[in-house]
Parts: sequence; structure tokens; C-alpha cells
Amino acid sequence: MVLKHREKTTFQLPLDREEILRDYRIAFQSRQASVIGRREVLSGKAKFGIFGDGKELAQIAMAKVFRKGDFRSGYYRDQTLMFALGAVSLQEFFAQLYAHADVEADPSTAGRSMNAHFASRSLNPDGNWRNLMELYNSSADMSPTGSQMPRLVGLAYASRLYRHLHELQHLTQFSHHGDEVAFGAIGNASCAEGVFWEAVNAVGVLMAPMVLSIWDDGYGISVTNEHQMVKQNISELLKGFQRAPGTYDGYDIYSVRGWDYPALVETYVQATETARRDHVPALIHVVEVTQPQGHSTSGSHERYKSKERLEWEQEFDCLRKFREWIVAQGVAAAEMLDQFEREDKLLVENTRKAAWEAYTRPIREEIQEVADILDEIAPGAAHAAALAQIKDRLLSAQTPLRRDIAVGLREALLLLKDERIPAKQVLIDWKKRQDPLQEERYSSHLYSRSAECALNVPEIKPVYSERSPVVHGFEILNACFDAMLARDPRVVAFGEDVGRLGDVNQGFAGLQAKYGELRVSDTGIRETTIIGQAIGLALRGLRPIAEIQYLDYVLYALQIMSDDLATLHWRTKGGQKAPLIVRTRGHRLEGIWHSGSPMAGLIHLLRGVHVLVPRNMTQAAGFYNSLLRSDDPGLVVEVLNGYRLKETLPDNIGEFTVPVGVPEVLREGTDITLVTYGACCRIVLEAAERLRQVGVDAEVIDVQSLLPFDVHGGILESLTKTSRIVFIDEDVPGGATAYMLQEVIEKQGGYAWLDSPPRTLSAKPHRPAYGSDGDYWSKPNVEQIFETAYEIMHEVDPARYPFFYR
Ligand SMILES: Cc1ncc(C[n+]2csc(CCOP(=O)(O)OP(=O)(O)O)c2C)c(N)n1
Repeated sequence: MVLKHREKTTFQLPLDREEILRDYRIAFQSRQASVIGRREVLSGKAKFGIFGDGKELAQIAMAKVFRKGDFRSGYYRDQTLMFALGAVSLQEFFAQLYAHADVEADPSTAGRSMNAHFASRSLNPDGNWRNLMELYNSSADMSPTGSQMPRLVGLAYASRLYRHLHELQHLTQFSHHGDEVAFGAIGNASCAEGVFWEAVNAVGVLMAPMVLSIWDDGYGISVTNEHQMVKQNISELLKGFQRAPGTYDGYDIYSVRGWDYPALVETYVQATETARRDHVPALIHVVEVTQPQGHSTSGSHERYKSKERLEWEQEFDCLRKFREWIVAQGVAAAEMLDQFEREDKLLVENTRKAAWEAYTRPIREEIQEVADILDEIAPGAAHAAALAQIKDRLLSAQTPLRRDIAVGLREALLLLKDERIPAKQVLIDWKKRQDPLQEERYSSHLYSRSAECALNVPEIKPVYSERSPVVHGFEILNACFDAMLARDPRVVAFGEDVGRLGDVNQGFAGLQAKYGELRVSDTGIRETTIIGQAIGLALRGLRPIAEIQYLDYVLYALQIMSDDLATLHWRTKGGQKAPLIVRTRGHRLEGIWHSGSPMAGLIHLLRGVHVLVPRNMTQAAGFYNSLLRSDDPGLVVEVLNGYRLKETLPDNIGEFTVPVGVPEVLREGTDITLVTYGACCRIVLEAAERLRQVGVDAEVIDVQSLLPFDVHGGILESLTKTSRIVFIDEDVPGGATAYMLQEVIEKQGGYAWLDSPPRTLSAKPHRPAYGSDGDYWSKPNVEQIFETAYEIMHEVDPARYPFFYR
């Protein structure tokens, strides 16, 4: 039922006095943290601040029902929940505000995310799972509004799987019979995002235990609800999702005032108990919420809120209302609360100071070290005065920064470039020691560093015997997925048409019947939340294979893959991982939307995910086996026109692996290296055969793994032999061919071995046109590849390779 605003008079207090007063103090401390945090930004000590003022009371209520093992997927307003749970301390909160780049100081993000972006540490330093049932789990926050929604689908749905899949019952560090609730939080304005609706629908369909709170302060920065949603009331709009009495299909929907403590507590208790027990999701629309300090430190709300609104916000401030209620109920006298407030103000300020001191101390120590070296150098240097200036500048900085040390150091070395002072080397050595430290501070953990990282998975070659059958490509995959599902109970596969049909190309044919509807399932057409479902499941210890039906439709999910999945391990500095496998199919079939190969778009937006482009289904199966043994996320793009081609089924289909980051030489040659991947492999091999007929011996290399790329430098090895190279694919010009060229020519140092200019050959800059002729003139073909390679050989030796076609 949709509940009316809850009236506090109906509430029977289940809370004792101590608990109420503790709640008041946490809420008050949280408000102080917001006030002081804002001051720190405005005074220049921190760069940006966004705070949870006005949302304190609802989060205090939520904390009462949030249990260990539960998960949060919220946003930057949730500090009070984190404080109330003891999941983030005040000092950690301020450390993050200052961007203290240390996991000990800011366990959420080690200074990598802006403030109020929370994350629990699911992993030990070695990358292995901690016992999530001992933690108040918080999936790592993001700034794009609504981005917390897709993974909520999986975080909630995991409980359903853990409750109903017998084979998962032993995974007690992740679940207790699926009793865990996923708590979501979102701002009212972000409910205008499409992804909100997609996720709400998906959770309802999946009957997953989510309790989603909407903090409704009537604005999205300056834009009022009038511009955000029909009828200006999100719970009114959501009425269609509510379940009928006595049924389990749909949501429980509540509306409650953000300043009404007893009603909030009652609502959260009721919503969460039902979600936990019956797996019925709930939406809690928290209305009459205020934002006392405005949206963020970037602006002031006086610019867009009316005088009346500002006055109303003061009157209905949840702390003020809570205080009035405490006094009216006789829980405590005003003087007592005054005393608490004085103590708590002091506490928060002292904690802030401690965080600042902890943040600045090591930097000041480094400044002192550099200053001492400069002191040593200066007496004998021509630019002693300028060096002293650099030193003074560093020592007097109010907000010390390592960046300023790096800049000052380089300035000093420039001044000293012609000097022969022995201590100069001390300065250079000091600088050199910093480089790996900064790398570790800001750039580590893009990929897994655990023993299970994909690069550590050993190669196991496919084994063939006389008995190995020759089958269709899709049957190779089918056997591989069958083996994966059989071997590892954590594997679940889902996507559009994956369940009953076994996917549009039959890779999962028959596997739902064999493993059940929860292991191999259909989803709605909702690419973003298919990926979100997989991220959430992976965050809770499962091993999802999420299918996006065609590569061209990955674009729908690209935002969440880029913002959430690809950054997750890095932005938590190894605190969280989501080892999921995204399966899709693409490159060359027919028409604009079933032939795309936007590989550069993907690899540039997905650093942090392995991007694998197998040329056939055996290679694909090997990659799936590798990824399942690793804890890195991966995207596998199967070749669309390969499902009906015949391949020999390896005897060890569930065991063999194809190592990531290692290209394969498909044809050896000495004159020219042709580098390609995926669907192009077959046509490049054909072109190589034609080149042979005119006396050109081409080496053909299948990159197979765009991210990571050729980790052992195999392509360079080929180039040292041939001195000529062409990069071929069906992306746009300047796309993945340019990326490969940079990898080989610049990074691997291939330029030094070139005797001819390197070339790239790609598709046209437009999408592929329909029909066989459209395909021929949109994508690189055998003739073009032949002619590109032949042109290079002609330039080398026109007499031996005369033009015979122009
Ligand atoms: C995708 C995206 N668009 C725009 C922004 C800029 N932005 C940050 S917060 C915000 C308003 C969000 O309002 P609401 O959802 O009501 O949450 P509130 O901040 O009021 O709690 C906007 C537009 C963003 N972060 N992400």
C-alpha cells in the first residue's frame, strides 16, 4: 500500500532514552562535519565539498535496520548513515575532504575520490575477499547522478540467489541464506534519469530485497521538481509499482517526512523487515527534506531559493525538529542538549584538526627534506638566492602540496643544470625515489594485483585427439559454458534471450534446463542494468556472465561500464573488485547496428577492464576460462559470423586457457607484418595468401587482446624481422588501428625497426551500409588489404613489385 505521511502521534516508542540521545548526538556531529567541511573548502584547505546536511534523521533511522552483511549503494549525501553505522569515522571523513592519499587515512578511496564518496573495503590487501558478513558494506560511490542504481539491481538480487540456490549455501562469508538487504539512496532530481526507472523496474521484476530511499528536498541543484517529474511527486508516479495486498509482485511504497524521527524509524523498520523476510522491495520517499548549506561548495542556494523557502527550511530543519521532539517528549531538557552540542562541536573541530595534521605532516616532512638538500647545495651554487626562494616558498605554504615540491624541485634542477655540485645528485635521487611513490598513490590498482589477476592465469593449451569432434562454433561455446556452470556454482549467466532460448546464437542452449532458471536466465531489454546486475552480483562474491546481445548495444551500458566497473578497483585502491565477464558479439554481420566495431571507443573508456577480441569460438572459450580463473573484469567480443563455422572441439574444453595480452602469430612471413584481430583475421589471412602469389611473404598476427595489449612485445619481435607493418581492423579511421600503432611504434619502440612508413587500414568513418556491396565498400576487404601491403612493397622495390592494377 502507499502509506500517507506517517504521523508521529501513532508511534509507540520502542527506543530507550540513551538511544535517542545517541541518535541526536550523531546527527548533530554529522551536521557539524558539514558546517566545518564547508568552511575548510571556502578557506582553501580543501578543493570541493558536498555534504549530507538536512538528510541526517532519515539516515539515523536507516542505520537502525542496516545489518552487517547488508549493502549500501547511495550517493554523496549519506555521511550520517556511515557515521551512525561506525563505517566511516569523522577523522576519515575529513581525511577524504583533504584528499589524504593513504588507505589508512581514507579507507574508502585513499584520497582518489572527492569527499563523501564512501566505500567499504571488501578485500584484504592481498586482493582476497574479506568476510562481508562482518561488515557494513558500501559499494563505492560515484558522482554521475543515478549511477548507484544499476548495481543496486545486482546487490539486491544476490540475496535472492543466495537464498534459493542450494549450491551457494557454503558461501557464508557473503550471505546468510539471502537475508541481506541492499539499501539504495538517491536524490529526487536524479529520479528523472532513465537509469532510475530501468533499475526500479528490474528490481521489481527480479523480486529482490532492495530498500530505496529518495531524499526529496524539492531541488536538483537549482532546478525544482516541476522540471524534474510529472506531478512533481515521485511516489505518486511510482504508484503503479506497488504490490496488491496479499501478493508479492511489486513494491511497498512509503512516504515519510524527513524531520519526523519516530515516523522515520517506524517506516524503516517496517520496510526493511518485509524486504529481508519476503524479498519484497520497498521505496521510501522521504519528503520535506532540507539542504541547509545548499547543494555544494560550488554555489550558494540563496541565489535560487525564495525567502519563504529558506525560512521554511530553517523551521523544518530535521535537527531542529528532532530537538523540539526530544524536549517535548521529556527525553531530555534543552540545557542537556545544549551541553551535548558544545561538547560535540569541540569534538568535531578537534577531529578535523587531527585529520589535517595527519594529512599535512608527511608532506611537511618531505618539504623539510628538500629544504635541507637545497640548503646543502645553495652555498656553492650560482643561483643561491633563487634556490633559497624556492625553499622559502615551500616552507611557508599554508596548504602544503606534493605538487609544489615536484614543481620546486624541477625549478631547482633547471637552475642547477650547469653546476657541478655533488649534493645536486642527492636532490635528483630524492626526486627519483618519489616517482614510484606517486605512482602508487595515484595510479596503482587499475587492474587486480592479487594472485588471481588475469595476467597470472597460466596458459593451458587445448588438447585434441582423434576423437575430438568437429562442431559448429556455437557448440564450442555451449560446451565451455556448460563446463563453467558445472565447475563453479558461483557462475550465473543472464541476458536478453539467454535463458529459455539459450541466447540468439545458442551458446547457452539447453543450459537453463540443466542448471535451472536462476543460473541461466532471461532479462528484460535493459543493457545498463544487465551490467549493473552483474556488477552487484560480483561485488557480493558471485561470478556473473552478463550478455549484451550485440556489440552495438554495449553503448547503452557503456556509461556504467566506464564510470563504475572500469574505475572500481582503482577508485577504491584495491578495496573492491567486481570480477564479471561481459559477453557480446559483433564486428561483421549486416547493416548499421549489427556490424559495428567501435573498439577504440570501448578500449579508451574501459581502461580497468580487459577487452578481448577472439577470432573464433575456441579462442573465445579459452578467454572465458582464463577470465573465470581471474578476478579482473573482462569484455569478450565474439565474432558474429563465426557461430556456424566449423571448429574442432578441444577435449579439455572447460580447462584450457588463452592468456590475456598475448598475440598469436597465425602465419609466419618475412616481408611484412599484418596486425589484426577478431573478424578481420580470416580476411587478412586470405589477403596474405594472395600476397604470396605475387611473392610477398606476409606475417599475420592476431592481437586477440586489445586490453592488455601484447604484454611480451611479440609484435615488435615480428617487426624486427620484417621492418614493415600494417594495422588492420574494422573500427573507424584513427580508432583501434591508431591505438595499436601507438602501442607498437611508440611504446614498444617499433619505429627504430621500420624501413617503410607504418600504415593503418580500417573501415570508413561512417557506419557500415546494408547489403553485401554496402559491406564491401564500408569495411576493409581482402583486395584493399592486399593492395595496401603491395603498395608498401612496391615503394621498396618497384621493379620486383610493379603496379599491375592501376
Ligand atoms: C549525470 C550527471 N549529470 C549532472 C550532474 C551534476 N549534478 C550533480 S548533483 C546534481 C543534482 C542532483 O540532485 P538530486 O538528485 O536531487 O540530489 P541532491 O544533490 O539534491 O541530494 C547535478 C545536476 C552529475 N553529477 N551527473
